[in-house]
Amino acid sequence: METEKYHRMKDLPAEHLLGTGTAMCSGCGGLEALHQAYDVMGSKNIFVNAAGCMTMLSVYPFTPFKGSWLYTAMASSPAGAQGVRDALDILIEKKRMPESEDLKVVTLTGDGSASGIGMSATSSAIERGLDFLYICYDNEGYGNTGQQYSASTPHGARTATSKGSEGFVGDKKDLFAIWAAHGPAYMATVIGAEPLDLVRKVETAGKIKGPKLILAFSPCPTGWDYDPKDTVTIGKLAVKTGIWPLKEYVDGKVVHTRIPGKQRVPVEEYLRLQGRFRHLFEPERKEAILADIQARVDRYWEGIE
Ligand SMILES: Cc1ncc(C[n+]2csc(CCOP(=O)(O)OP(=O)(O)O)c2C)c(N)n1
Ligand code: SF4
Ligand SMILES: [Mg+2]
Repeated sequence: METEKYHRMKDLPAEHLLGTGTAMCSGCGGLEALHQAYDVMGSKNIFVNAAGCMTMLSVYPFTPFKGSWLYTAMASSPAGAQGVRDALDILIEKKRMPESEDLKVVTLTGDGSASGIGMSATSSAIERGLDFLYICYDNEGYGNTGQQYSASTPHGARTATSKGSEGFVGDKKDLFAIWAAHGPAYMATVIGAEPLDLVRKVETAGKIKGPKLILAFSPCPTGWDYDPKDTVTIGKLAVKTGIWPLKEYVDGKVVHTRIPGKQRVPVEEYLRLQGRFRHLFEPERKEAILADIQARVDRYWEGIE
């Protein structure tokens, strides 16, 4: 019966596929963003997916993607994307495939791959000018293996490997800035809770050749310890507090697509909804850490607002 179900899924239009029959957590913010992006991208693409939560979308030999899907080790999805792009180019050049059937190559990884173990392969792919779209869903930890700290974990968050009274002590790596230093063709930050902004950016990326990044902030009920019904609320608060700036990088310039300005909400309102920050409020308030987190956000917006 399961097999029949997946065979039937293959006949559905792309917009009905993602999120069906998979082993993802309900309320997954990464899946929310991917679903929206996929609706825009359609099915003429090949996904090269590094190990992480989104690999759970596939139940071998089926996937909910209408097009092709390839699974790689955490470190190597940009290298896999290069191989796929080269193979497509060779097929077209040798006239074994008409150009009209060309596919877009999409790398899909979590922050653990994008900001850590896969960074070397990413840097080389951008340097070579590889024509690919890199979608990173950032749930700020190694979600698939129980939310251990990653290079993208924010200051103060509790993770499975940052259990002390102060949570994780350190800085979230600025993946956007690291990509910008490479001079890519296009980049944007997005979030599923702001779908119109997301859709416009994915559409824009679809028209540009070269290395492109869509960096999706991905509230994660399981790893961040909150009720799945709050994913959109937390996503909207991430933008309103300024924790997650929505921006794009076009022709070497960074432009913010939402500026919270005077309406910027205190970060506490975002933090207090998540169990991973509970130790900052209970048993007593950790004023210094809360002030530090707020100060980091304020510093970011200085000169922009
Ligand atoms: C070299 C290597 N180390 C560890 C693992 C085990 N592993 C599989 S998924 C994963 C977490 C990946 O984190 P991230 O890229 O952020 O994706 P997420 O799980 O959060 O979706 C880990 C550590 C692995 N597959 N390969
Ligand atoms: S652990 Fe988080 S990112 Fe992974 S599937 Fe669950 S909600 Fe999504
Ligand atoms: Mg992750």
